[in-house]
Amino acid sequence: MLKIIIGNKAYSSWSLRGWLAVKQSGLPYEEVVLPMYDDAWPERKRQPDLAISSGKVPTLWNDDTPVWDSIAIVDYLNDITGGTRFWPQDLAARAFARSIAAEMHSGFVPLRKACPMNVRKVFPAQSPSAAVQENVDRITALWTDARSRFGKGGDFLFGAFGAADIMFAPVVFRFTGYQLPSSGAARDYIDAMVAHPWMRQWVDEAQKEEWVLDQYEHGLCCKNREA
Ligand SMILES: N[C@@H](CCC(=O)N[C@@H](CS)C(=O)NCC(=O)O)C(=O)O
Repeated sequence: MLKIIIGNKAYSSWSLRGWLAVKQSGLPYEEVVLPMYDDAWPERKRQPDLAISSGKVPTLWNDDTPVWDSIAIVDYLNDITGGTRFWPQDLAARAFARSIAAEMHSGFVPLRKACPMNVRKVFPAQSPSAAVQENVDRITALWTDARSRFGKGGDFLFGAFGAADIMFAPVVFRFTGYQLPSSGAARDYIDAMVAHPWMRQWVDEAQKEEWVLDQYEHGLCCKNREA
């Protein structure tokens, strides 16, 4: 039986990826949501179910097998479900999907730092810094390219919802939460993502959380801030 350990749905962008991956697996799962950074957090991170990942969420357990880091969770669930649910089957599409997922996983630091995910809020639109705008331009170009080359079979990056969408899901919430500029195919993709039932479920459940973390509540995405 799978057990996915995640942080606050309001704020934990990496957790959203792990949770969507579990949903995409179609397997039964138990979910444990932990309030990050409260007084008990340092001790909780040292417990055996989280110590393996040095206290990071998401962490997945499949009975006695631990898997951590969102992209490893995607690939593990892909492996145990027969390799058909996460990545496109066509090799060129698959290479593109893996490339943009990896680029997302290791990149876009200015955007991630300037615009922490908060799915409960829409902040006033502001002019992004040059570094954030560069990330926005690159991301929207990747989405547009994936949609036009490989997305014909559906509304998501490679048609059907899959691993690349999972990896970009928190970025989609940054576009909506910070009203970042987008148009055309990128805008349509954002609309499809926020309408996806699992994305809506995540937001609904985030709205019911009572935990508030000040550092996610102020909308930093402004040209006057360091990105
Ligand atoms: N690269 C990891 C990042 C995991 C990560 O940094 N998670 C954050 C929450 S979004 C965390 O666990 N923070 C708690 C801490 O570091 O104490 C992944 O993809 O899962």
